[in-house]
Amino acid sequence: MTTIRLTAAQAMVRFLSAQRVEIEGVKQRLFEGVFAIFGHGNVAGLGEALYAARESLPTYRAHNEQAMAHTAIAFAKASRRRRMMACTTSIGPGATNMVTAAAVAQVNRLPVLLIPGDVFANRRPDPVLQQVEDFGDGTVSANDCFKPVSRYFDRIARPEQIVPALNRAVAVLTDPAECGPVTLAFCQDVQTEAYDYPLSFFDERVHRRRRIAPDPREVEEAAALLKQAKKPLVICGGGVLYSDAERELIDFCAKRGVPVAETQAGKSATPADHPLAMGAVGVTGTGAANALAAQADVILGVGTRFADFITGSWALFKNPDRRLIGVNVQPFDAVKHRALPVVGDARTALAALDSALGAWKAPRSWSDGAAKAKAEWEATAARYTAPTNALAPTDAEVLGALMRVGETSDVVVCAAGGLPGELHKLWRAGAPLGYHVEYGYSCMGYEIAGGIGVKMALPEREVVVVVGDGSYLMMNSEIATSVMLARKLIVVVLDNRGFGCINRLQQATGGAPFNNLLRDARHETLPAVDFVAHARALGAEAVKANSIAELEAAFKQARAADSTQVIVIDTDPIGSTDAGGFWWDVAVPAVSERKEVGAARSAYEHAQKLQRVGD
Ligand SMILES: Cc1ncc(C[n+]2csc(CCOP(=O)(O)OP(=O)(O)O)c2C)c(N)n1
Ligand SMILES: [Mg+2]
Repeated sequence: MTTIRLTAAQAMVRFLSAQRVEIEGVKQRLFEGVFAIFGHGNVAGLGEALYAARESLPTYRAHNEQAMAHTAIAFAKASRRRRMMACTTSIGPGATNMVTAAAVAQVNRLPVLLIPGDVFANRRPDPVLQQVEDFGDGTVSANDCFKPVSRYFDRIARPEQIVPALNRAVAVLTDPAECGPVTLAFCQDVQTEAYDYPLSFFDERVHRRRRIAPDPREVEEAAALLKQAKKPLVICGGGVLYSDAERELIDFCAKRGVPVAETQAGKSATPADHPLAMGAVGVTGTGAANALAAQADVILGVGTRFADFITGSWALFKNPDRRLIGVNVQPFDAVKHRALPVVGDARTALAALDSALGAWKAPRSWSDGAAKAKAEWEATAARYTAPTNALAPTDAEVLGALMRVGETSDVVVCAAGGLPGELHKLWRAGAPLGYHVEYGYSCMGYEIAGGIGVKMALPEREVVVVVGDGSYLMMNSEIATSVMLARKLIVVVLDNRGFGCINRLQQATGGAPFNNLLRDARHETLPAVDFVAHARALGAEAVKANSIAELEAAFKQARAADSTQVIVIDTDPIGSTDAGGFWWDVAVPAVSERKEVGAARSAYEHAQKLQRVGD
């Protein structure tokens, strides 16, 4: 066996550089690069190795570990999970800063390789700076926080351990069913230790998408169920995009006359102007999709996790005889709520279902009714997005302006606040991947950092980040990174002076307006944050738009610019799109001094009766 003597860090970097992916016949690096924020836990070991490899595996610097991991995660999502990035941090706070992002990747089933530094394996300097000390367990380190939010976790305490660990890591990252974050906690002394690695470990390895074919019996059963359906509805999840199956899905629906609705992760997979594309479904769904979901007798979920926002906390699908089919590459998702599983890749499973269905079509009246409902919803949506002269426009009016001036190749990016709901209902994505809303973890702070990752994956497309004032204030530092890396973003900040959507939710559950909008929070003076000046200070060009007309003009100008642009607009914290939508299970107190809470609790208890417990 030929070997080469390298430090464990050098060997890890060399292995990562050797991974390739083949996409449509073209070989590319599997890992676009490594985001790194150094500290004593990784600067000497991994830092030295990354420097030496900087031409074959670029290192990028960010300002916040959580943010840089968001960027990496967004890159993977916008790459349909086929390409990815790694992130390395120091030990302690650098590492735990990244835990929230690990959860984003875990919930959204997105690949990212996290390499936090870890305490000394040899224990000699214990406790090293930033070491968490457990009185009863010497093996505990801060990185144990990653365990519940990693699909695979390992601690590298000997240099040769990276051989099986990296092999397993890449297997998880590239497997469509297991896909999620991998954490390799890398003890800082071990990073620097030498070992004679087998040269073959660094051979170029080409990864290809694994398309898992479904079991023929599962396909037969699902087809038999569909053939009896009078009111079928497809729910298109993110798995459709990760499988490159959007063409097959809409062809399947068109051929069979089956209406299709989208989840947050699946949105943009179906063409917004197709008569059978009902748009969003669930809590933030369109009136058209939700009306069909209430009546449907067979719900065919394709690549969806059936999260509460989609199922209306399992109260949306009201037909007493309705059955669920779960087409999913991950069995965990395929059997949710006792669905009939079809475990397999979305594209392959749709093709198999199609051939098993023969000439079956949904009844004409159902398909025609769907198309009519869609047209009616479009008229409703147009009313919400139309411009007004209101001093503080609604989020919907802002989105209307961005759609009027936008182009079909635009990618809108968002994650938390009132905007994801408005976007899900109202945004018309021009092309697949044109809608990038992280709503699995709905993590405030993902927006701007995520936008950079989208731009890295789709450099030819205009990336439009829409973000509330609350999320902007929580994490904005990566505006400076976008400027530094020349990854242009157009960031539209909707300033409604606080946590608008939670304020609305608070009142919907009977609560008094309290601690959400700035004016309702304890204060000596009301903050008047100058977002324009702030964004400029980070290196962006920034303007304030004082009306919808000014917003349209500013957006046009921003599109013509080469560098990151920030547009700030004051918005109304109260108004939202009340049409469409569905109930969401948010628990209401059973005892309260407020009569509004009592009333909300009664309504809540009534609504709970409509929830279906696994039938
Ligand atoms: C990191 C994180 N903390 C808290 C929440 C809960 N939360 C969801 S939306 C929201 C307020 C968002 O405020 P803003 O960005 O201004 O949007 P708005 O609600 O005003 O539209 C909060 C606190 C969250 N989703 N993520
Ligand atoms: Mg706000």
